[in-house]
Amino acid sequence: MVDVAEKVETAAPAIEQISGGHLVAKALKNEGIEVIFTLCGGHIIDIYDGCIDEGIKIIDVRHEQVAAHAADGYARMTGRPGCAVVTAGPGTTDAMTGIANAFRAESPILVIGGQGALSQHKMGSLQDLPHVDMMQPITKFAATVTSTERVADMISMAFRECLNGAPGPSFLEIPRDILDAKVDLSRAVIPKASHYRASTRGLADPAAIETLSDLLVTSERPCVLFGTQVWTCRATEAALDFARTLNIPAYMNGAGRGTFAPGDPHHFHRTRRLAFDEADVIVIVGTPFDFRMGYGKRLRADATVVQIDMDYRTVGKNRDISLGLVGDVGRILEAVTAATSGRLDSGAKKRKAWMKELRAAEEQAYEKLLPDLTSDSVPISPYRVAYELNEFLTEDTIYIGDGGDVVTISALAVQPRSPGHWMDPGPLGTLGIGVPFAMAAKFAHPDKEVLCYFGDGAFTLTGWDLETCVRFNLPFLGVIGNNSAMNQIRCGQIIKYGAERGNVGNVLGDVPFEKFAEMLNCHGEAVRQPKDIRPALDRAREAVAGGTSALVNIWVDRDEWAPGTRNQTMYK
Ligand SMILES: Cc1ncc(C[n+]2csc(CCOP(=O)(O)OP(=O)(O)O)c2C)c(N)n1
Ligand SMILES: [Mg+2]
Repeated sequence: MVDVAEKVETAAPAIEQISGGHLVAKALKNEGIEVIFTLCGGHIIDIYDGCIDEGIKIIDVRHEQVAAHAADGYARMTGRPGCAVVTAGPGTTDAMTGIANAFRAESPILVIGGQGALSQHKMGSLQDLPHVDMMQPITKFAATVTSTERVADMISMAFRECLNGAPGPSFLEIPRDILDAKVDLSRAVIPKASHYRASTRGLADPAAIETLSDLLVTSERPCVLFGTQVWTCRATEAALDFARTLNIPAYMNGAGRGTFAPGDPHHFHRTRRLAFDEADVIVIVGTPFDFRMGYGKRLRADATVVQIDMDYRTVGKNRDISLGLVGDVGRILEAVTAATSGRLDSGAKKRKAWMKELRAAEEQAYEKLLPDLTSDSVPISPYRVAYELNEFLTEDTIYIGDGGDVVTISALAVQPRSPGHWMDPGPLGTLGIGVPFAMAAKFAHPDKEVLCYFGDGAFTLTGWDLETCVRFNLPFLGVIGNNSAMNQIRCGQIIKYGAERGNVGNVLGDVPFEKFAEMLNCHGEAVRQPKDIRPALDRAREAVAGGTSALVNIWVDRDEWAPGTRNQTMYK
């Protein structure tokens, strides 16, 4: 007879096992991921089970495009990578638009897609598609995980790629048998939190820093453009210090908007063309020479052009430059400011006249625009809506633009009051980012007000996820500039084909969006008179503060367009 104590001693020690889905959750937790945006599917449920154990929140949306955009929005708002988990086949293809948007916008997201079992590879399993091949051109890294032991290891690899240099998306597909299988915990490769990647925030060539500071101290009419990477690098302080110390007029685009508060002596907005025409030194920080910059062709021909960017591939692309610096834009700006501060004369004083000239032109441009912005016409002018929205913003309002022409017009007037409080899709120009960005912004910053201005066309692409915002208590204030049309496109068609053929394929129905809001237990109202805009916005603000999302449906004039739309500059 063997007694009980003896039995315990001789039994083999229990071997702890772990499944692929739980390894996913462990790896996400190691990277500091606190939430996944997802739409379920049988291929991916083990990841949810792992997330429950790791305390990772699961926000389940109604379209995978929303999941990917929300991950993108979360990354922009927090400075940490966002994560979306989608099922195989159509779940993954639905997410592609969001991944592509993050790719063009340099936003670090990890998208995990399900896949049929490896044991059924190419046999025609349910929802099987060549995801990795499809993702390759729109990600920094796309791969299949082929062993359960290496699930967490591959995730650390994907994050390393997301966050190297200019950030961007990674995609991993995990076949169902790999995800569901259990392996001995001791055999699983689980890189330790904060021990599997290094900072790649480089400081550029020290010689180039010296050259730039030489250029700036002798310049009489410099200007600087702060683009999205100023926010990506959280370089607000460095940018402010650079422009103020050297006395350089600053323009902003993309997520760089809000770096300087409106009213700051170095904040310029309406005179960029003049500055680019007349400056002797033009410093472009963290934004590519793409269509938004006329591919770099609209800069004074004999100006000294300096480009600072996180991505070597962006520097010198589309036009020759005088000097390029690659690295973390904040650290580079800090170094340049420091390099000039030891000098007897930083040149700041001699630029007073230049600053004054631009300021006068800035005020003149605003005066010219003011009658449009304050128009009392009915139907309401989209310019008036833009003006009212700008007046309505507070320091704590995160402003999101999702639409065509009404949003383009809003950019003429709306100036975010704080850094990181402006969100637009970025250079992919994707309609439908609004609701997912609002969802993510509210999740990341529950104490802030989130306001999204939609075109009626854009809202309907992802608008059903207002319900997700309700379900997860993420209230935001939506304003719809409703012209019952895809008006930005309609404009170009009318110019090209005349009124009769121009109103084809772009005219929508008159949708009472306020009723859609009410159906989802949100606050909804319609506005038809200019004087009613502000009171409606105030009531919506109150509803949102009380925890209820709101939609203000403003009927706007369909025959009013932004100057850039009339001139079709986005295609030039
Ligand atoms: C996903 C996607 N589809 C199509 C387009 C092309 N597009 C650009 S602006 C626009 C019209 C948008 O209409 P709406 O949101 O109502 O704004 P409006 O121009 O009417 O003010 C379209 C269809 C796009 N940018 N993104
Ligand atoms: Mg419209």
